[in-house]
Amino acid sequence: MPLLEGSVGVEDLVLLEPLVEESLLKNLQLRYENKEIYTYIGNVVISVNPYQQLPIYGPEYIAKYQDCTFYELKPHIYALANVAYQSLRDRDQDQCILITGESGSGKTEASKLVMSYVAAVCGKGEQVNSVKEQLLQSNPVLEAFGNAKTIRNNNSSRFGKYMDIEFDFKGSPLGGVITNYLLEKSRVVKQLKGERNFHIFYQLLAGADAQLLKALKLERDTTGYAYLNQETSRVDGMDDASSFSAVQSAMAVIGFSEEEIRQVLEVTALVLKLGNVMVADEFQANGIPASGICDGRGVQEIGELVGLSSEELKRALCSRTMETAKEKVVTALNVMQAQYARDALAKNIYSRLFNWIVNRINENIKVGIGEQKKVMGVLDIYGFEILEDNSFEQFVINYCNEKLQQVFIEMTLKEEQEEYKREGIPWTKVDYFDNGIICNLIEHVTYNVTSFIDKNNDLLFRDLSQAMWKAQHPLIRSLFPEGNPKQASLKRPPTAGAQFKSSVAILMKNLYSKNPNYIRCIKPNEHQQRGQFSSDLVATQAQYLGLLENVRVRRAGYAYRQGYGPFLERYRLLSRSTWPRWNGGDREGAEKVLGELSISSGELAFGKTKIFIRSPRTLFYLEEQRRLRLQQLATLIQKIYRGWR
Ligand code: AOV
Ligand code: MG
Repeated sequence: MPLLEGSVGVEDLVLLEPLVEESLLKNLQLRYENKEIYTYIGNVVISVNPYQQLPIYGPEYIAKYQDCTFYELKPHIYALANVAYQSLRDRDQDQCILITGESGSGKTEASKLVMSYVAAVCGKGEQVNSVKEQLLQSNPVLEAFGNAKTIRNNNSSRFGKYMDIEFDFKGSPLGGVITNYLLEKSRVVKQLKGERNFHIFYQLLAGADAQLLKALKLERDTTGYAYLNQETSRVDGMDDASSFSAVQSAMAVIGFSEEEIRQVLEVTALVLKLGNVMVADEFQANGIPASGICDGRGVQEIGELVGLSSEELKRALCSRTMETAKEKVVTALNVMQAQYARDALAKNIYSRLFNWIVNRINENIKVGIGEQKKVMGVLDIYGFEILEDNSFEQFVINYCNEKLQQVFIEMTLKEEQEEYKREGIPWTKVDYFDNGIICNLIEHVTYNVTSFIDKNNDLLFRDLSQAMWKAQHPLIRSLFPEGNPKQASLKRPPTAGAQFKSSVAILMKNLYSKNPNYIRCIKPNEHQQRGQFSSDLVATQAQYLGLLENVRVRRAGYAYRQGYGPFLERYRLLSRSTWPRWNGGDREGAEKVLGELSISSGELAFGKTKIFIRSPRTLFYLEEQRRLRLQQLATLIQKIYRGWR
């Protein structure tokens, strides 16, 4: 338990002296420079993105953390995952792992570390292993379709994800449920400079063999596609071709049939090809300008790909039918409107495809109803971001982050309070936390509202959904059920914003019902570079994550606490009654040890299962006593040894 100040700073910020922002940043920096990327605030793990592979993961490390209690080894996500899993299995408590931090800070990597840890330690056997494989393989599939290179992160999640992993009473995994939140679908048709479209497009073009490309009517070269940003098509260190085969085999492991995989790729190809459909002026007989389709071949190929007449498609893209009670009026769209319709269709197809994939995964990993289950939820959302031009997407992302921060504050205070109650120790109210910082951040950002209302309304002309529903392609058809004229309901669907808000509300309720475990991710620099630590950048994050307040809450009553067993194990050499042998109970032993030291009684509280120590100074004192005693013992042993020679 090397908790104390040394060459790598304190492992738990609760022990920080003095407790000010400067020392907190220094401490994180010192640790980061020593490749110690994890630091605790009590049971919260702070993780600073190393931007390099550190040799601290894998089976050997998993085995180490599996056998230890939380504070015994160096801070690690594995330690947190271990506590969460053990409380789920042994104490029957549903858990959630909440991972927060801004874009590029390491949330998605952290969520995968949690999942791989849990998969490694829970249950054995052929069937269990196949469930584990399915759960783990959902990651590469969702990342291919839902992640993209942004300026901030080469593998940025452009959707929010909450995954419940469900276990039986013995702690073996049964399956799970994935909930996804609002994909940033505007990316399908347009990307900022230096960014890419979703990975899958590049993976498909790079990885498909010649035969598949031909069947999908695609060209390998990315430069031919209007929906792909031309300056940025490759990402350093990313192998799109090999990812493509990884995605295909992951889909197979999850349980997608060959036919389904093929259909998914056909729809992906369709979206790419749609971007190349050129719309240009044509004139109606009466001289009124109307849009026409220039690229007749493209439309025809799309038609062939999904079994749709190209006339039908052209009509849907270039005109709009208005229905009134009495009659149907068909109006021609101008070029701008037709381009808008085309892009709206592409975005809709892609985001519906994404939802369909999530649903299909869920069908494969779902657990039968009626089975008794314990649940561990892992939340990995898109991180807080402020761009030069902030639109609906940023608003949604930041709203979600703010809500989570609220959950964090409320639950942290509640958890402190409850622990004191459980342990029978009086609680004094603290209200250190202040959500003002993040709220301010959100309020001061200006959001560009031009496309805001449009994106929020998210309407697709009925002509388009009806055309899609007429396609022979079973997947495309199933994505547009409202295109069925028999289902003609003209009721307006709720706006995207309203839907998102209510799904976040459901999520929050779900989180409140579980025991929370927090990973707070920090991005050390803006350049995705290893070894660089920008204090200013980290300071801002520390502020809106409320790290200092978190430490203060933790220290408000008692800074340090530990179960009697591990405490006695560490300090029993300080008392002649408990060393070298002690036959009594852990609590009595701890009382003996502490009773013989000069510690004022206000510094200590004896809970039901844990000892509480008020100030870090007292812990430093204990550690110092232990160090002296160890020295003494070493000298003694040397003496004996010399005597023997
Ligand atoms: P995010 O999920 O927080 O961003 P990621 O988890 O995708 O961030 O991390 C970004 C990149 O940082 C990864 O692709 C890795 O290259 C690197 N990285 C993160 N954590 C580690 C680690 N523990 N070890 C090594 N490299 C790491 V976003 O989804 O953009 O909000 O929207
Ligand atoms: Mg992510």
